[in-house]
Amino acid sequence: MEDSFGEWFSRVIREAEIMDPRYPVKGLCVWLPYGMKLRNLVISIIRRLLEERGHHEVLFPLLIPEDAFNREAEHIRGFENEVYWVTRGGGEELDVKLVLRPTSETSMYPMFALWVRSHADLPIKVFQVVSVFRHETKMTKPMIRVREVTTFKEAHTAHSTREEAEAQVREAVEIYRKFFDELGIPYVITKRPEWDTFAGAEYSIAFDTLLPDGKTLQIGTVHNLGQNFSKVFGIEFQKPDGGHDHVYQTCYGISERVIAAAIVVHGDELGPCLPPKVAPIQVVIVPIVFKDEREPTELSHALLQELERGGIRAHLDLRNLRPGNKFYYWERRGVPIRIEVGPKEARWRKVTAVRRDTRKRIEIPIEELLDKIKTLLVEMEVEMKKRAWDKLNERVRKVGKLDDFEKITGGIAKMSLCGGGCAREAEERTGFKILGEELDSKPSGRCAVCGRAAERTVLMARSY
Ligand code: A5A
Ligand code: ZN
Repeated sequence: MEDSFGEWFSRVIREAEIMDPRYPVKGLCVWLPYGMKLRNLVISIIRRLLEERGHHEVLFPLLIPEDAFNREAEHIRGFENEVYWVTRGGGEELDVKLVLRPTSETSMYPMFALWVRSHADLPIKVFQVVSVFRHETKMTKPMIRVREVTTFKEAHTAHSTREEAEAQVREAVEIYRKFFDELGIPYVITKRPEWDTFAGAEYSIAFDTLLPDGKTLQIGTVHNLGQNFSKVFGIEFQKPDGGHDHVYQTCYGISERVIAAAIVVHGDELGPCLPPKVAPIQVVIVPIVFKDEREPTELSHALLQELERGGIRAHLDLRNLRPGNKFYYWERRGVPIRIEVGPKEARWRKVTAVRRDTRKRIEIPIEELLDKIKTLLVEMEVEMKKRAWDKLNERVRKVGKLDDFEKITGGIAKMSLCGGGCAREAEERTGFKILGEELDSKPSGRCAVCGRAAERTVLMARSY
C-alpha cells in the first residue's frame, strides 16, 4: 500500500464498487450505487454541520457569462487555463460565451449584489453541493484529481465588517475540524504561502492529510476574500451610521477528496474499512447453513429486524455462495462489522461478530445484540481515528537543522524559519514544498537554514 498507493486506490474503489473510472472522458468517473450511498452519507454530515452554524443551502446555475467570470483579475488569472467554455447552442455561436463553473464566486456574487442593500441583509451564509469543472493538467486520479468535481461543497459568506469575516474563517476551520474528526481523518492545518493562495483571496487556510506513500493531499480550504470580489461585483451596503461599504467575504470548500481520504487512511491491503458513521452497510449478517437447517436463516432475519429497528444500517446476505466468499466480498467493501450465525450459534443463543479493522472475533449473546453492536461501532470509530492520527503523527518530524533533513523521504517536515529568504533554500535542498505556516503556531528556536531567530513554524511535504 505504501509503495503503490495509486494502484491500490484504483483497484480498491473498483473492487468495492464505489466508482468506475472507465468512463470514456479523461478525469470523469461514475459513482456506483454503493459509492453513491457512501457519498450521500458524507454529504449529510457536512450539511448538518453547516446548517447547525446557520448556513443555508442554495443552488446556482452551472453556466457563468464571460463578463462576470472576467471581472476579478486575480481570479481569472488563476482559472483561465482550467475552464471549459460553452460557445455554441445547437448550430449557433452564442453571443455571450459561457463558462462551466470551476467554482462559483463569479456565479454567486452578481446575485449577492442584488440581494444586499443594508447591513440588515447581512450576513449571508450559503452553501451548495454541485459539480464543478476544471481542466486539470496534472495527472488525473479518481476522486483525488478529477476534471468534473462531482462533490464540490462550497460555502460562501458576506459580512459587514472585516472582523466578522475573520471570525467566519475561524468558524469554517472549526466546522471542517469537526467534519474530518467525524470521519476519523487526521490533518494538519496551515496558512498557505502567497503563491498557493486561492485566486482572488487575501489568504487561504488549508487542511492536508497524509497518504500512505508519504505525500500530502489537500482536503479542504478556507479563504478570506476581503473586499476583492465585493468591489468588482458592487456588493455594497448601507451601514447603521448611514455610510456605505463593500461587504467582506469568505468561502470554503471540500470535495470527493474527503471521501478518498476516508477510504485511504483507514484502509489496509484488502481494501477500505469505512468509518461507521458513513458506511452504507454498518453490519452484514451472514448465515452459515449446513444441509437444510433453517435455524440460522430464521435467526438472521430476526437479528436483521432488531438491528434495523435500532437504527443500524444492516444487511442480510442470503446469496447462494460459500460463507468464506461472502466474508471476503464484504471485507473488500469495508463493512465495519460482520455477524456470523451458524447452527451452533442459533442453539446457544449467541452470535459471533467480526471487526473489519482488527479482524477480532467477539461473541455476543443475542439478548444484548443491539447494545453491543452500537458500542462496538463507537469503539471502532474511536480506535480507527486514533490509529490514523498515530500514523500521521509518526510521520511529522521536527527538523532542527536542515542538514538533518536529508534522511527523510516522505511525510511532513516541521521546521522553524526566519523571516528572510530561507524558505526557498529549504525547498531547493529538500525537494519538499512549503505547505504553509502551521495555524496558531508560536515561533520558537532558530531558523533551520541560517540559524537566526525563528519567526515562523512551517510544514513541508511532497504533495498531490
Ligand atoms: N471557492 C473555493 C472554496 C475553492 O474553490 N477552493 S479550492 O479551489 O481550494 O477548492 C476546494 C477544495 O476542492 C480543495 O481544497 C480540494 O480539496 C478540492 N479540489 C479542488 N480541485 C479538485 C479536483 N480537481 N479534484 C478533486 N478535488 C478538488
Ligand atoms: Zn533563515
